[in-house]
Amino acid sequence: MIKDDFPGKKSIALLLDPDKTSGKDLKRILQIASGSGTDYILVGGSLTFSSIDTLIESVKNQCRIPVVLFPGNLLQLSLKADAILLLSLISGRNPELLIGNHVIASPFLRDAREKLISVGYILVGCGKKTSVEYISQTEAIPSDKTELVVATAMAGEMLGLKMIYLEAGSGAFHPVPAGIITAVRENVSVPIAVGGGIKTRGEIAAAFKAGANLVILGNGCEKNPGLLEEACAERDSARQAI
Ligand code: 1GP
Repeated sequence: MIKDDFPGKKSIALLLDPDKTSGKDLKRILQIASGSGTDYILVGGSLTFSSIDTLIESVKNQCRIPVVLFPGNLLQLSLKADAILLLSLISGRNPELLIGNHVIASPFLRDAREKLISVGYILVGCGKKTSVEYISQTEAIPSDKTELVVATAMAGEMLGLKMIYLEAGSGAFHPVPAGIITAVRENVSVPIAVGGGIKTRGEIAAAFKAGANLVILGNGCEKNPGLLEEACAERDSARQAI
């Protein structure tokens, strides 16, 4: 059960958006992911036109990397994934994303309880308004308000959430600053995932060094699939450094 050790050690996840990945492109990126030792495939997006189920099935047919559902909304719920991130958008004050959707989803998810990983999802404003802010109708925490991010993460951990996800938003101008990751790492003990706007090997190294357990890559790998190999090399160095 991947939930038991997700993400137990420094790990890399490739985020696939069903609208952007299919056919030959999917085959190619999955070959690179398998070859480089990518730990997880995340599937999801703020708004998707294509089927999540179809993408999960294609990924599972083509590789053995565990698939983790990263649902952007209730329409993206699927029981086909190996694990499901049960996200609470704790940086926002939209009640539907704090509890409302969870109530609606709970009968559907009841039989998948062993796959659920409860996550405190925190949006950090990194340069421009992102789709996730618009769709969620919430405001990101400004990136110069480290203390607000830390207090939010602490509250999430105290509420029993099992992971904190620091999100700059897909295609963010810059990733979540290393100083924020470090400050959160010093104040919570649950694993920290970091994603959004990560495009270079240096940014991946900086996120691991600052205390990220899981680094999530999306657009950066679509544009430059070689980034995945560099990311896994950085992950290996980060594991050795521990
Ligand atoms: C996952 O939203 C991110 O947390 C993915 O962002 O597409 O910018 O890598 P990118």
